[in-house]
Amino acid sequence: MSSPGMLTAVTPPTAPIRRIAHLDMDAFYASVELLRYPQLKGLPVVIGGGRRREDDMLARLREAYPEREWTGDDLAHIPVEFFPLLGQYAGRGVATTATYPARQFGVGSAMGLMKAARLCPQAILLPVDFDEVRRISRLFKQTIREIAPVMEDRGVDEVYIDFTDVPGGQREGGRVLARLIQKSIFQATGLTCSIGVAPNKLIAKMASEFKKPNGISVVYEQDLEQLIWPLPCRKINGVGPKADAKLQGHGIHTIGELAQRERTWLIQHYGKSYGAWLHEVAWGRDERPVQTESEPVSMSRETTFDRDLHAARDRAELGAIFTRLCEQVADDLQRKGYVGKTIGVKLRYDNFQIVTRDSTIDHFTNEATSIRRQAGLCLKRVDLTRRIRLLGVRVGSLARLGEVPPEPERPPGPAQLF
Ligand code: TTP
Ligand code: MG
Ligand code: MG
Repeated sequence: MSSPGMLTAVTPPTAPIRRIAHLDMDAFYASVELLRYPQLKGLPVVIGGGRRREDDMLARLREAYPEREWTGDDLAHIPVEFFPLLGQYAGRGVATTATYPARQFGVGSAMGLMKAARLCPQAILLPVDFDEVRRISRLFKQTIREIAPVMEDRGVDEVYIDFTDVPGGQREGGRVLARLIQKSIFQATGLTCSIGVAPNKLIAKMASEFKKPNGISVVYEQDLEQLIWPLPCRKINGVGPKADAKLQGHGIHTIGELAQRERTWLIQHYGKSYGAWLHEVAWGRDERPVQTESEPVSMSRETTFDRDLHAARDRAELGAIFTRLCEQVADDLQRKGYVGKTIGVKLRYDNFQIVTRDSTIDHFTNEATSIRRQAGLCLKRVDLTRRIRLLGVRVGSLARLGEVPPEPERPPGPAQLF
């Protein structure tokens, strides 16, 4: 029999409950630029309009003040007035992201820069530095793994983490561990992130958005009705614009409304597997494990042209772009240590219609020339009489280099003997 004193002294051991976190960096590409230009903190900054070469701002400084020698140490002291403004932009680029001050003007990811310029002409426009983005991406993930090893890489700026058995992962529903991770990432990179901790990936992914930027949200199973059901269905990772439009057509706008539909009705209208899945997610159920090794399925590169191009009239230009895309994909594959055997192309015509073609070859490759040859054959299978707005090259059916048998050497047959 326990005395009242014992109750306060000893906490009975409880089995850990499943706690899954989703972590997403705040305004990632833009935040990476602010590390280099801290004088822009707090200002509207939009990222887009191309890739950085060396340092564009240094080049501008050297041009304006050739009498002085400018180095990388000067970047943090470049006056704010010196930065290019979004209002001066003309072209077809899109915003890849924007700082939170810029978002207050309605600017966001995937918005045309011309439109963004109308909303917030005073924003500073900067290109993305992919090398730096990748470096910081590796750094923040490494920081997490050192604290919580069961981490699933979900792209450049986000991961899932299994908190269940990590010290601190159960305290305050995971908030204690989330705080430690936020602090460690800030120390390692100077950047902030937002974390949702929940019973599973599905809810964690939604929760990481609740308190952006630099926030932590803790959601328990019993919060489903209050925190999840009021959200629009589009917030479910896996409900895209098409599915959402169809749900809207059925008068289903929120996750709560989705949950009220019979499972059989959902299966009738959305198919056996998607319908059943919709029912499960509306009730907050998701058993997917956090997978530590997530292998890429494919790698691709694409580019939107400054003006629409025509296969015959712009042959040279198009050919050069095409070759460059193949070289970039080959470079990505080689750098990351992959080979692939399905090679494909993607085109968007001037009316925004997208077509893709691919073919699978009998051996794995990561060579630009063989990718170029196969992609060229795919290109022959699409309509090239129309104007093209975007071109892309993809290599799929990937395997890790070294995990596939080397290409067999063909024994010299009779034909080669003579
Ligand atoms: P997100 O995590 O979607 O956005 P974000 O980190 O910029 O902002 P948030 O604070 O809301 O998380 O995407 C991560 C990066 O991926 C983003 O900084 C830029 C890039 N990106 C694109 O290039 N194109 C896109 O359409 C989106 C959505 C993101
Ligand atoms: Mg982000
Ligand atoms: Mg993200």
